[in-house]
Amino acid sequence: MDTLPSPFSGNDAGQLSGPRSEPLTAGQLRELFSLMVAVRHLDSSAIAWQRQGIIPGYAPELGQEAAQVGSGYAVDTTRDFVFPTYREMGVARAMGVDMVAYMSTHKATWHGGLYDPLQSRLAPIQAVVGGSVLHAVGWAHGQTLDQKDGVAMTYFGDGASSQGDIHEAMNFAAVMKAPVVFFVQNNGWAISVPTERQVAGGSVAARAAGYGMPALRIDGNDVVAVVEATRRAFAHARAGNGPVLIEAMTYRRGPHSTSDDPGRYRSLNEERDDAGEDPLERFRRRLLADGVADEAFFAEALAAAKAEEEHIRAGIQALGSRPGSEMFDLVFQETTLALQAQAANWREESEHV
Ligand SMILES: Cc1ncc(C[n+]2csc(CCOP(=O)(O)OP(=O)(O)O)c2C)c(N)n1
Ligand SMILES: [Mg+2]
Repeated sequence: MDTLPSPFSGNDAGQLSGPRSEPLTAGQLRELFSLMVAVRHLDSSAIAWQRQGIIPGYAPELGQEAAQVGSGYAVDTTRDFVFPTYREMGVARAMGVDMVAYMSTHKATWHGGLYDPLQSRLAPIQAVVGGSVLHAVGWAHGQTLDQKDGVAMTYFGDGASSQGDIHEAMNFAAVMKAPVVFFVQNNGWAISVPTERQVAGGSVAARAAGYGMPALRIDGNDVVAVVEATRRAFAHARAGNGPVLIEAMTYRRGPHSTSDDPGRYRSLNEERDDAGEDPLERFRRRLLADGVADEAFFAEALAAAKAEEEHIRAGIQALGSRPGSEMFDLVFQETTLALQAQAANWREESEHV
């Protein structure tokens, strides 16, 4: 196989059909910045909520705001469908999902959280590594069978790319020409395992060639590049040309989750050297240099992010807990004897009835 000519290019990018999309307007650039600030603020607050016992756990996305907001921003929520992992809060926010309902997922008191996947076009968050990819391909093939023009976008990580499911999904999608955008966030880590010990050959994008699918390897810390690449990929898939893979190169600046301690597998010096430039700070400087936004705008964006976080926290705290018996209600459409027995045991042990 040919080596990729530069770190940020595609193996077959020339095969992507369609013209490049319109450049983003100044208003859209400011909107992207506001979204990234809101996500950054909510993300760091969610870690504090976990420490305060408001939510039991959370998977932060510090450093991945450009990849998430940029890709989520490119989704057409009137017809597309997104299949996230456990780390896509920024995608949800950019898609306009109700964030009290979304963050309630991390409170873990009700099946998959309170947002409506059909209405928001965002599937429930998926903790099974690689699981969302299979669902996306199935949904996308359904669009072909129904002669509809929706595109599925599925997220997965560098670590997930070594799961068999991913390869079966990519092969199936390419054979069936399913309209799927495989959006990989290569954030350098699969919990404690660095990409170089996980991804043979060093590039997830390079694998697409084996399935005859175009791939774009992009700077995932450049929000504008992410929007443009995702729009191109959507246009290609929507036009009936089959799936596209995007590998967005980024860096997980924080822990894997609120129960992880990165100090056990990487040093602060390594973090600083490998993380590169902060995507938010980088975008801020670009907007300033281009005269698209000024300090007053940045201050407003931060104030709005803080107000939004307070609203979401209050909403989460107001939810209270749910009756534990509900955990048996939605497992199957028709209950089974085994499940009834488990529910009876649970009632006896937990509620003493
Ligand atoms: C099928 C499966 N295997 C293992 C795990 C445990 N696990 C959770 S996250 C993770 C690493 C995933 O890394 P990556 O795909 O790079 O995504 P990231 O967490 O970096 O966003 C693993 C192994 C799991 N949840 N599901
Ligand atoms: Mg990873």
